[in-house]
Amino acid sequence: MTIKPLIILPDPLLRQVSVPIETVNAELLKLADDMLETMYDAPGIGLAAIQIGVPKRMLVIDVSREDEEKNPQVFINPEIVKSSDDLSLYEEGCLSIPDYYAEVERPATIAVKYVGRDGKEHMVEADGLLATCLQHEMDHLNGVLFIDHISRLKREMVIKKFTKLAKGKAV
Ligand code: GNR
Ligand code: NI
Repeated sequence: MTIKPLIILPDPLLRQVSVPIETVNAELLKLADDMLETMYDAPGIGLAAIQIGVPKRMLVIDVSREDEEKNPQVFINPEIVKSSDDLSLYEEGCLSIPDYYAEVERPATIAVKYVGRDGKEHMVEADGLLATCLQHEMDHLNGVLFIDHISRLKREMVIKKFTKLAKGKAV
């Protein structure tokens, strides 16, 4: 397994729409393992393949608490098939936007259809942190970032700050 460098805002790769995965083979599972290792190292609770520069529709998640056993989960070609009308508010962060946090409102409960690392189709109903994290990661597959769900003023300030940082300027 390998820890890969993270793609950081304003890298245009983060705006790319990732492509569906045709086959679950050894190469793809190696990518999943690299994603998990990169996520645990960061540390984070989720990671989309595009965050290490690979525009494929795969994400990994582990929302287990520190006092629990690790629970690495791999979602290939995930699709939301049902969302609740009731929303939940959560303070989100993103490994591609380091040290910036903001509250985002999303459906509280979702049903997600996906292909697992076994190559078979699965369905999961998620709520709480898993629902929030799944929606955050699935946004990445469509080139959407959590800052797209906050006010335009805040978003533009964040993008400006990270653009300056990328140019090596102090902020
Ligand atoms: O590590 C992460 N924490 C987090 C917290 C609240 C809502 C979403 C997340 S996902 C984030 C890792 C990440 O950037 N995934 O794309
Ligand atoms: Ni993210």
